[in-house]
Amino acid sequence: MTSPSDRAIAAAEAHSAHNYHPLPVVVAAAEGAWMTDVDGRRYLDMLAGYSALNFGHGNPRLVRAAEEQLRRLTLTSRAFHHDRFGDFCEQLAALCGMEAVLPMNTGSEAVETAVKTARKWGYQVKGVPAGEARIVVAEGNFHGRTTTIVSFSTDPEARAGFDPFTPGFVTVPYGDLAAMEAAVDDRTVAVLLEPIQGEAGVLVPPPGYLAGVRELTRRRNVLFVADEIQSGLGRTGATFACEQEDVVPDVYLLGKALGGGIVPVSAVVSSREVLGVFRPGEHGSTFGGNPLACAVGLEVVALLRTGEYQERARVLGERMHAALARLTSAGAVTAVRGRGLWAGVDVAPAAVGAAPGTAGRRLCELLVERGVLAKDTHGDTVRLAPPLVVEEADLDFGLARIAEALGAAAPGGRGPGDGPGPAQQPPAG
Ligand code: IF1
Repeated sequence: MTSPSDRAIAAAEAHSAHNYHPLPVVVAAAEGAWMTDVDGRRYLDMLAGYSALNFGHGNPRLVRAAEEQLRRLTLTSRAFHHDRFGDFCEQLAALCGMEAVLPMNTGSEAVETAVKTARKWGYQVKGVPAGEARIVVAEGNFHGRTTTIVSFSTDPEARAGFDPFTPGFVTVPYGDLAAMEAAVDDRTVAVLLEPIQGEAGVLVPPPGYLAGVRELTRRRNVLFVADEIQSGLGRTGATFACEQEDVVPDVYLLGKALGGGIVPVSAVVSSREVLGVFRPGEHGSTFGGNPLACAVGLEVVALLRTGEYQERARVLGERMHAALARLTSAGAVTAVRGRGLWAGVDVAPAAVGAAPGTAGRRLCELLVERGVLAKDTHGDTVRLAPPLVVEEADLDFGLARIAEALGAAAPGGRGPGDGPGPAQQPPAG
């Protein structure tokens, strides 16, 4: 007799493309920072849908906003106006300190829209000769998986077999301002950067880098496009990661948590001058800015307006990073990076009995047995990004399980953060 989870995994194996290698967990329900599998086992979620679930699973305010809209109006296409669209664009633009919004659905669509926007702005406003626009990107970037976006990826795995690629992109080392200065020329229309590189392992750039890019792009009349799809909307302890250096880009790219973990919602947010380059019929999307997306997006903006989630990410993030630093001193972890409730943890392969380059996955497998779900990024690195609603005691539970799985308890302590003892089962729901 096969279990419900075995049956679910077998069906997925038999009937879907194998473009992922999921951990052997079949989630059936979730609330807050906790997920429950088909067999009733509970797991602390320390991935949060790659930061799409900043406000937790089943956030009551977001579910209520979605339910009310579901019953009233879900889709009109942009052939007609609808009564949530203007409010959503106005409120989101205000949150960003910008003037205008172009709503899409996925993060990749927002990035693709930004590429088209920057090129058109370059030709129409900056005066770059037709067809010569260049966009500067960083090594180690992750901006999505479309053919144009992987054209400027530096990850061979993301590119192999998908050529021919889209031209017009220049790559520079992340964090290297001199290289960026040298790369920008009269054809450059934009610099596209993650303020903190997520997939690369939660890489925080050197102090002054973002401010330097801001000064350079302003001086050279180049659009600074900040991809805040993963770093934004509270994750780093601020509304936007760019705030870490008091930088305001020309364009924000938003996604993931903008849809509250309920519907795909993304957006390009900028000035009227920049988004004014589009005329009717030049760009669009069937679902972009649909009523359900706008209803959820409006509630997300309302949640962020109080600063409560940003404060939680800041305070609990300090607790998380302090606990992870203790693991570093214990030798089980070789490096920790990040900001707020977001960390990239480089695992010592010996600490998990793994071959070099596989310690991230191995730690995640050990954590499944301990009631914690996380995801490796590359090789020996695990990304930690719990929902910002995580309770302190639950965060301590997750950090203690990580310490246990790494076979390292903090010297003299019960585990990082002096959280609950080595209970194998999570606290009662
Ligand atoms: C997968 C990675 C994270 C993003 C940034 C744009 C996008 C993403 C900074 C595109 C999406 C997702 C994609 C998802 C896993 C996840 C991911 F591992 F792929 F790289 F978070 F780091 N800009 N990131 O992080 O947004 O089109 O996906 O909505 O492809 O497996 P999307």
